Amino acid sequence: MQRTLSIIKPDGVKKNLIGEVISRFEKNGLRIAALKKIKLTKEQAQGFYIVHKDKPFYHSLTNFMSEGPIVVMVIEGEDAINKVRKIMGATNPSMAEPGTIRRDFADDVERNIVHGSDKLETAMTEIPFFFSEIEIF
Ligand code: DAT
Ligand code: MG
Repeated sequence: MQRTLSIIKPDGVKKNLIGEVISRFEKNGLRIAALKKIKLTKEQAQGFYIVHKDKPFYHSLTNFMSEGPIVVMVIEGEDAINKVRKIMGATNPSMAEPGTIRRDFADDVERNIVHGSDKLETAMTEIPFFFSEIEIF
């Protein structure tokens, strides 16, 4: 059993895709262990994406991530990290497999609807960024 952090980004929330994204996770045998709707400040978005601080897209990405509410979730299940990444599809929606969330709904490489932790160490820092242990079931 594994836990991962997923985010429905501001574009996903605006496009009314909260139910669609959750449904795709649940239909693939994953469980929602924690969930909340919040809005990040620019500083909080910068903190979450600190690993990308030297990338040319950091400023634009963190503006986007703080432009509107997001839904943050802890997803639980067998091989949850890889499963969520597979259901999301490649970062760039034009490279994502048909039937993935990003291929089906994303506008471009930045506004790509969902986030999912990329590996175990990342999940273990991203989950406590948003949730305390007593909020996860
Ligand atoms: P992922 O979200 O698939 O883990 P990542 O960690 O490499 O991708 O990048 C984090 C986010 O940054 C990504 O979801 C969208 C944005 N991003 C990545 N590469 C980008 C690029 N070349 N131009 C603009 N935004 C980019
Ligand atoms: Mg990533």
